[in-house]
Amino acid sequence: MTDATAISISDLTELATEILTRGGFSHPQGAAIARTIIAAERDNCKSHGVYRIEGCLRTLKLGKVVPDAEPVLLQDDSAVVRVDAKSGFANLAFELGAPVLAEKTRKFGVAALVINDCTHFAALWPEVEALADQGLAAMAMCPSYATVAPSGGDKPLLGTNPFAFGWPRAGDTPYVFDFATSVVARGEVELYRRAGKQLPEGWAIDADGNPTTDPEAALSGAMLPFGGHKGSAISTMIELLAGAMIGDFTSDEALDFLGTTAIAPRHGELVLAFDPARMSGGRGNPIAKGEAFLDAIAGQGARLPSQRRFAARKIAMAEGISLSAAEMAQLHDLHAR
Ligand code: NDP
Ligand code: PYC
Repeated sequence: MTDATAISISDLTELATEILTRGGFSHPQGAAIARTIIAAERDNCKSHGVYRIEGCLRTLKLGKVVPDAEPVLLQDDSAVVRVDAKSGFANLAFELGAPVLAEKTRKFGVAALVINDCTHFAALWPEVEALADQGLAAMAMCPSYATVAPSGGDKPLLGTNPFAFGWPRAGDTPYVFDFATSVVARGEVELYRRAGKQLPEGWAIDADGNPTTDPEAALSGAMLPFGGHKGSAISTMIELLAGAMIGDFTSDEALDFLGTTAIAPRHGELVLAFDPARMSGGRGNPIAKGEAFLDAIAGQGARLPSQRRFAARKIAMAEGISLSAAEMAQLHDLHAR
């Protein structure tokens, strides 16, 4: 007997939406959160998949998110579009701002979407992928809450600060990467804790600043940036651009505001988009040149980021999303509450 159940993408999205709306989210908020979570589960990105539903509901119960927030679009004739998420989750705010960002990017060649006052739990690849699918290159970044020690330090100050990039490809799925600027996402450490497994070395330090492989000690100590001082500097850039510059929380302020890392963090987000045709100024075909470059990478036998994800998506679209008995039981439990 197998432990896994296959469930279609649409059925799982509906189930997640129902859980979230029964839990108190408005339908637009719940459905946008569900779309993002189920896209992650579909692509086998477990650290931001169905286990996050419980965290969204916990954030609501603690009164740290507005469950029926109606994000507001603010724009002028500049290349910056702003969405005030009104203290709701970021997903619906992004869906509101993305079409205007794409329009402004085509007009100016480069444009920015600023999202303020949002609660954020999600992977960023859905956002850059949505823009790359429209022929635009894009970068997305946001702070988190202070859980990562800067390189050379020993106390949490930076967030796990994700950074994502998307590049449109000719007749193929886009080139997309999306990762935490810590060695791994905090969600990954949480999955190790739940599975009772030790962490690989080099991921974290304990509360006294000593290296640890114990997930509990890592969660109460500090995670480490990837690549030492390099990851630490990129993470700092994200605090500056997507925190200080856009008038929103840095990760230490987000933690002060929440008082806990047990719920989704509140902060802002910055998405930049570029129109390759306009940026090239007629100096060749950037997409064709990109294709040649990406082919050269793949030609060495290296895999491109997101290939694993797109392969998982293909299987999920054909066979449904495979969930363990424990995951299904948790969903049914949340649905019954
Ligand atoms: P990983 O360290 O697993 O890195 C993920 C990225 O690297 C993916 O694009 C992945 O592609 C690619 N990749 C992994 N292995 C390879 C390889 N061998 N060759 C080429 N590419 C590879 O992820 P993280 O733990 O750092 O982050 C996971 C998620 O957590 C991200 O989606 C991020 O947005 C999210 N996150 C969100 C936060 C928030 O505040 N909202 C905070 C921190 C993280 P593929 O998917 O195909 O494997
Ligand atoms: O996995 O690091 C993480 C994370 C923080 C906030 C949302 N995801």
